[in-house]
Amino acid sequence: MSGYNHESSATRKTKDNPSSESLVSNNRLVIISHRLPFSFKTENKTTTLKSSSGGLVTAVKSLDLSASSQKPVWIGCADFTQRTWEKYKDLVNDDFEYVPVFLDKATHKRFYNGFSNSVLWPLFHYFPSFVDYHDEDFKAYRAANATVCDKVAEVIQPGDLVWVHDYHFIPLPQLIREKQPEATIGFFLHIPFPSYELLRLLPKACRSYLLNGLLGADLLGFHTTDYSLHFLQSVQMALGLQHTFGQIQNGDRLVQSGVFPIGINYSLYHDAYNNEEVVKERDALKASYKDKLIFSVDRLDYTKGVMQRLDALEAFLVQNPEWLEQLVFLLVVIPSRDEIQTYGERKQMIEQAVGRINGKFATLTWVPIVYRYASLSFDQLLALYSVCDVAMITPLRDGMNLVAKEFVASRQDQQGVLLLSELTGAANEMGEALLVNPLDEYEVAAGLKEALQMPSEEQTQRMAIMQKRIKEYDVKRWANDFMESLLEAQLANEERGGKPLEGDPRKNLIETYASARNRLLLLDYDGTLAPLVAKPEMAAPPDDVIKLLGELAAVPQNKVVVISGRDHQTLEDWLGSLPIDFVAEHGAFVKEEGSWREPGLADMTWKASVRPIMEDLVYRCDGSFVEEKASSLAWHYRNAEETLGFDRSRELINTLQQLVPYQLRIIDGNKVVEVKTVDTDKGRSARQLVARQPYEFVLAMGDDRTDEDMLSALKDKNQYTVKVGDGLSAAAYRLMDVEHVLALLQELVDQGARQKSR
Ligand code: GDG
Repeated sequence: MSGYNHESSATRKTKDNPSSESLVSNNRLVIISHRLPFSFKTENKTTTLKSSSGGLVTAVKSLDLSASSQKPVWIGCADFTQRTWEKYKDLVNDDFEYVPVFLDKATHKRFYNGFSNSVLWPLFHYFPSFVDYHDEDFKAYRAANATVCDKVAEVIQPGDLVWVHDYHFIPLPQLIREKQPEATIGFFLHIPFPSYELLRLLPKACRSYLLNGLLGADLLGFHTTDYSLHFLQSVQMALGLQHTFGQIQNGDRLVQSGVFPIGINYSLYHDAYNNEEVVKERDALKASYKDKLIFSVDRLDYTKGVMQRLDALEAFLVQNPEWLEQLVFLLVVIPSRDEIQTYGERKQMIEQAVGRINGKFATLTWVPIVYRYASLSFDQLLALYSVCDVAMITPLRDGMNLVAKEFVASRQDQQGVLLLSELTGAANEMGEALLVNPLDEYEVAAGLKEALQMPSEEQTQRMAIMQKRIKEYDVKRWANDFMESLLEAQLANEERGGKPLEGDPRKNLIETYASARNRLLLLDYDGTLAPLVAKPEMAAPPDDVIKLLGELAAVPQNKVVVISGRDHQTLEDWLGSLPIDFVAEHGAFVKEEGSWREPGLADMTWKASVRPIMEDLVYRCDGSFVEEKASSLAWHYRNAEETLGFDRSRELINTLQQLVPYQLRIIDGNKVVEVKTVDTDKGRSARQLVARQPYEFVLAMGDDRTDEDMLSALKDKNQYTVKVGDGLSAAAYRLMDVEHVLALLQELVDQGARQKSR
């Protein structure tokens, strides 16, 4: 379900046929999460193993790894001592090989309670005022990640699939990549990724470190489209890297961002309905409460909105006194992170509010709220899920929220109403719930009333649709989808274009050129025929380039086209005397057989709106300037102070993205932001030129993003595509720089001369 998977990698997958099952089984899986899925418990001098059973454990254990010849590995921070591990590790005996990382206590505290849970957790959940940032904590976070990375480096082997989990390990993908450049790395974020406006509150170096950390992965997974878009926008705003359908080009690698809403083990919760223990617990609850039951269960956390939920209940009881003595709210709060101050305070606040509301509404025989601060057994939890009339799940933010899904799955009777916060990831998939804004106590109170009064048939209808959906996309699908997309992303990286144009490929190109009866040469100008310079007008071609192009064009079988983003007048001034054709301004102007034309020049009235925005930036960013071409406007900042230029360019892109209608294309280029009409690009022009006649040899060369439109459009045999310089490309071949381009063209001219003299 990865929303942005780019088409070509998906196609490649079916073509080369590496089904996920076979690859997951051929490759060893290496999971990295903060905690290992077990702990040791010592009671009465006896130590036993306690397995944990969170969503991640279920997900990983449900992957089909049966055919693998090697045990999957799970790496995580130990919450036991090295001594305990050595003594009791034999108790841990399952399908995994576990590798604990022992961090010293002080580092772990600053890493976990400090940066992870007092900076990233509140910020990513939109609680900036709860952020408690300390440089030492950030340092410990980096140190902890480095220590975990050392352990990973000791363990991983070529071919492993590494899957890193959650906000504790945001830097890890890049740290691993530095040690193992060819590793296949996936990362999944279980919490929201916030809008850039939140992320930018972090110190600059810190946020760049985090984003660059993530960009070490081949695949990044988020629960929702919003989170993925927030991440992509942050990368563009903070690092200046653009994406295409969620795919980012990071140096010589591709990073894919995708959407994978985590599911649950549906049958575990559904089938538990008739478990003996669950039935017993449920019957006991039914016997104790004759009133309507509202239920909620959350970890103690300010993100869960327990205080606001209590406010809403109070508002409801005030507004609807007829419901007094007719309902009970079972409020279960699970102890969590209570050593962090904000959490401890929260507990007190909740308890005071419960006491106050109970005091306000209770009678001698009834209290509205039954509060419990403790964990529940699985059977108790399932009994509560399946007995309540309303599950009131109203976090202020939640990456997904599994409780909502588990409640729905547990209702074999298809009764009960889900009252769900619209600020959870789960709300995206559960439109049939009653969705409310958890901050608006009156809206929640109204939702509660509607839930309590909902007719049984309507409850069934809503439940049935939600059940079908979460049964289909369960945790197994989630994990398999992620792995499949990881393999696609890895493949896309393996196939990233551009073998050096030397040896046999070069010989082959020259031979095909020599034997072809008609040839087309599509040559970009800046960065391909002439080096990039500070001012565009300084890139005039030297005499030897003019001579070379002249010689190439003089060969009767050759058609030479300079295909450039430059304005047509400059190209005409510099090269217009040669017998060559031009595609100027990305295709807006064309010169053929000696005359210029504008193929379908679009409406340019938009310039009047965009020009002042760019001019305002020129005023606020010294050294920058606006270049006007017939079909585009470009704001150049290569001569501005670097940081200021970059910051202003982000501002411009942000503004343009909000304002510009989509018939226009915004190009985040190399120290330039350009806006142009979308009906022209080099790819379209190249395709038209190639289609004119059946050329027996086509050579297309270019160096930047806009050339990629052209290079990716030419895939046939005898069509040679060459990327000039570094960076990812769709081209089949690569030349280092302008000098090498000119040398190749000279070789072609010489080849022609040799043929003639034969
Ligand atoms: C992250 C994200 C995202 C809770 N209390 C008891 C108990 N639980 C179980 C529930 C559920 C899980 O814990 C909590 O689910 P959450 O969805 O709240 O997940 P978290 O692990 O807190 O956190 C979250 C999730 O990752 C998955 O990506 O949904 O948004 O914050 O499974 O059943 N289980 C038992 N007794 C309890 O008292 N037995």
